[in-house]
Amino acid sequence: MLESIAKGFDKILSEVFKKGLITESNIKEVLPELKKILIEADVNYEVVDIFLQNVEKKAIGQQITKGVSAREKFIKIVFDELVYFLGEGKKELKIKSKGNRSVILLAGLQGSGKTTTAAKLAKFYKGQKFPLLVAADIYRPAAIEQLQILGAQIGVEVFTQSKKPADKIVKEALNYADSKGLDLVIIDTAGRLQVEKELMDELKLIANVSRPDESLLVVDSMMGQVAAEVAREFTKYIKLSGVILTKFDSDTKGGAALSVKHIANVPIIFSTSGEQLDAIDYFYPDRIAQRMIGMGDILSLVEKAQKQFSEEEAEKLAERLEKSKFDFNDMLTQIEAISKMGGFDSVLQMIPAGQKINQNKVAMQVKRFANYKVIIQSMTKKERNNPLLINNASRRKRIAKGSGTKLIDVLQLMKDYDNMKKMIQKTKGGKINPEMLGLDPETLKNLKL
Ligand SMILES: Nc1nc2c(ncn2[C@@H]2O[C@H](COP(=O)(O)OP(=O)(O)O)[C@@H](O)[C@H]2O)c(=O)[nH]1
Ligand SMILES: [Mg+2]
Repeated sequence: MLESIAKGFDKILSEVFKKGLITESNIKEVLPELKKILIEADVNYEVVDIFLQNVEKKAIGQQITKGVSAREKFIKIVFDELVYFLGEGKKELKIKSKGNRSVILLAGLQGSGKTTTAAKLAKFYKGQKFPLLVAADIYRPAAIEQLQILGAQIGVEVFTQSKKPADKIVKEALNYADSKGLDLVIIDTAGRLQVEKELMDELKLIANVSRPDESLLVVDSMMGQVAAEVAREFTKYIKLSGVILTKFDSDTKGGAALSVKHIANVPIIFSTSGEQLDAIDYFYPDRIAQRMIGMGDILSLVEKAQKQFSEEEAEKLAERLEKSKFDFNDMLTQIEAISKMGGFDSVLQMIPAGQKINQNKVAMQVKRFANYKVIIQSMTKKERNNPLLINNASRRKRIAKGSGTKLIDVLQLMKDYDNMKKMIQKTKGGKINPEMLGLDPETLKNLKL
C-alpha cells in the first residue's frame, strides 16, 4: 500500500533535479508530474489544486539557496504539504476521566468498518474506561449478532434491543450504562450503500439523545476521494468531530487519507489495519507522509544532516568549491559532520529496512573514516591545505607512520578524497551524502538523498 505514490515521487525527483538546482523551469516541469501522481492516488481535485499551488509557491521562493541539494529541498516541500493535508500531528479523542461518562458515536456507509471499529475502540480504551457497546443498527439482525460476537471476544458488554427505534435503544443504553457504572458508551449505527435522508435523520436523532463527546465518521480508505465526498455529505447532517480511516492494510492509494481532512474539515484520529481487534492505532500524519514519499525515516535523516551541517557551513564549502578548492580540511569537516549526526550506526538505523544495503561495505567505510581523521590530523598544515603535496612517497610514509596506519590507508584516503571532491562538486554543495557511507550505487539509486 501507498507504494505506487512513493514510486511516482521517486521518479520525478530523480529525473527533474539532476542538475541539483530548483529553478522556475524545473518546477514547471515537475508540477504536472506531481499532479499526475496525486490524481492517480485518487486525491480530491480541490486538494490537488491547493497542494500544487502551495508547492509551487514554496519551491519558487527556495531557488537561490546554495549548498543543500534541490532534491532534498523539494522533498521537504512536498513532504510538508503531505503532512498538512494528512493533518498536522497526532490527535486523540476527548474522553472524560474514569467514572465520567463519555459517548462515542460511529457513523458511516455500510461496509466501511463501523461494527469492527466499535469493538476495536472498546478494546483500545478498556484499560482506562468501562465500555459499553450499543447495537443501534436495527435493520440487519446479523449486525447485532456481529457486535455481540465481537463484544464477547474482548469481554465487553453489548447492549441490544430489537424492534425499537434506534434513538430509543440509545436512550435506554445510556440509562443502562449509568446504572452499571459503564463510563464509555460506543454506539454502532446502521449504514447504507449511499447517503440517504431517512438514515441521516435517524442519525441526527441518535446524536440528539446521546450528545456524543465524539462523533466519528468511519471511512474505508480504499474508497479514495469518494470517501471525502461521503464525509462532506455526512457533515451536512451531523457535526463530526473526527474520522477513522479503516482498511489501511489493504491496497489504498492514499487518496482518501489526503482528501478527507480538507473536505470534511475534521482530523483523522485513528486508522485501522486489519480484521483483528487490536489492529487500530492513532493516525500519525508524518509517518504516513514518509511512507508516501517512500523513504522510511530518511527524511529525519535529511533534517538531522541539515541541522548538523548548517547552511552557513554548506555555503562556505560551496564557495570554496566554486574556486575549485576542496582540501583535507574540508574533508575532515565532512567526516566530522557525519560523526556529529550520531555516528554511522544511527544513520544506518534510519535507512528503510527494505533498502538493500551492503552492510560489510558500510562497516568497512566506517573503519576507514575513523582512520582518515587520524591520518589528516597527522598531516602538516601545508599538506592539509594542499592535497597535491601528498603525491609524494616520503610524505605518505611519514604520515602513515605518524598516524599509526598503513601506507595503503593513506593511498585509500587519497582515492576517497578524490571521490568526495567529485561528488561534492557534482552536487554543488556540502551536503552530506550517503555515498560517503560507502553505500553501493544500486542502493543509492533507491535512496537518492
Ligand atoms: N482488512 C481490513 N478489513 C477490515 C478492517 N476493518 C473492517 N474490516 C472488514 O470490513 C468488513 C466490513 O466491516 P464492518 O465492521 O462489518 O462494517 P460496517 O458495515 O460499517 O459495520 C468486515 O469484513 C470487516 O472484517 C480493516 O482495518 N482492515
Ligand atoms: Mg455494522
